[in-house]
Amino acid sequence: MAVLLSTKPATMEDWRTALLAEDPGLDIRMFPDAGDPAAIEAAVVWTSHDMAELRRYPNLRLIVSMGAGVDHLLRPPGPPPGVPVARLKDARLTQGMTEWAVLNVLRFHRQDLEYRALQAERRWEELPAPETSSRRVGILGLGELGGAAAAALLALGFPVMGWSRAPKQRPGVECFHGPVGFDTMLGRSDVLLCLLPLTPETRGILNRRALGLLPRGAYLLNAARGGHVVQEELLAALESGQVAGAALDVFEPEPLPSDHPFWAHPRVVMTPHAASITIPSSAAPQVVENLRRARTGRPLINLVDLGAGY
Ligand code: NDP
Ligand code: OXD
Repeated sequence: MAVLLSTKPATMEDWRTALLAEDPGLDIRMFPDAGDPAAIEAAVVWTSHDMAELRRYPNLRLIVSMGAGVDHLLRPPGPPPGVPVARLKDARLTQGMTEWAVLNVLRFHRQDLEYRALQAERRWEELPAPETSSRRVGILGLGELGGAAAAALLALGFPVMGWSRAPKQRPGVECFHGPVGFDTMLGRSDVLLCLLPLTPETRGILNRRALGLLPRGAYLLNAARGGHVVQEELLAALESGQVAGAALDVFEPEPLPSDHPFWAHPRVVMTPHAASITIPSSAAPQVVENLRRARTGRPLINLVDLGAGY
C-alpha cells in the first residue's frame, strides 16, 4: 500500500519520519511526487490538499486528516465518493487545546487585560477579587476537545455548562442540546468557549443574535474555526460592550489580513491558529493503525460521519 503524504513543506519531513518510525516498511510518497496514481491506497493530508486532486487515485481507500477538524476536506467537491475519512483523536492535541482554553478563561477571569493596561500606565491599583464559583463557563461542543476543557475548568472550580448535538451527560457539567438549550446556555455564559466543528449547521453560529443572548460583558473564546464567528458582528458587540473581550485563534480568512481591526483591538487577544498544533510523533500511531486496518479490511478508527460533517 503506497501512502500519499501532503502537508505544509515545513512539516512534511517530520510526518514522514514519524510514520516510518511506526512502520518502517511504509511506502510513503511525498506530494506532488505521487508516482503511479494506481499505487496510492491511502492519503494522509492537511488543509492545503485539494480534494479534487484525490480523484486521480483510482485505488484510494482511506483519507486521514492530520488534525481533528475535517471541514476543509468535506467542502465541495469533498472526498472521492465511497472513500472513508478518519480524523485525529490525539492526547497531545487535546492537551494543547485544554491549555489554550484554561489560559484564556483565566486571562479574562483574572482581569489580565486590565492589569496590563494599568501596568502600561505605571498605576498601582488593585481590582476587585474575581469569584471563580460565580464565573459560569459555557462550552459549545462537548467532544474530544470540549469535554477535556470542561473537565479542566471544572477542576479549577468554574461552574461549567456544555452544548452538544445529541443529549449528553457528563459528571459536574450542566449539559444542553438543541436550539432551546443553546439559548438557555448562552443566557448564562459569562465566558463562552467555542469548540464546535465547522459544518453547515454551525457556520455563523456566533452571530449578532447569539452574542446578544450572552450576559452583558461576557467573554468569547473561539479556537474552533473562523467560520463560526460573524466577525463584523463580534466587532460591533465588542464596541458596544456587550462582549467585554475575545480570545480568537481562528479566523476567516487565514492568515487574517494585516489591516483587519482585530489585530489592534484592545479587547481582542489573538493567536495564529496555534491553540493546539498536531505533533506528528504523537499522532502517527493511530494513523499507522488505520493504514494497517485499511490494508487488512478491519474496521477503521476515528471515522468521520460524512453526513454530520464531523
Ligand atoms: P468532536 O467531533 O470530538 O466534537 C464535536 C462536538 O461538537 C460534539 O460534542 C458534537 O456534538 C458537537 N456538535 C457538532 N455539531 C453540532 C451542532 N450542530 N449542534 C450542537 N453541537 C454540535 O470534535 P473535537 O472536539 O475533536 O474538535 C472540535 C473542533 O476544534 C474541530 O472540528 C476543529 O475545527 C477545532 N480544532 C481547532 C484547533 C486549533 O488549533 N484551533 C485544533 C484542533 C481542533 P455530539 O457530541 O452530540 O456529537
Ligand atoms: C485541527 C486544527 O483541526 O489544528 O486539528 O485546527
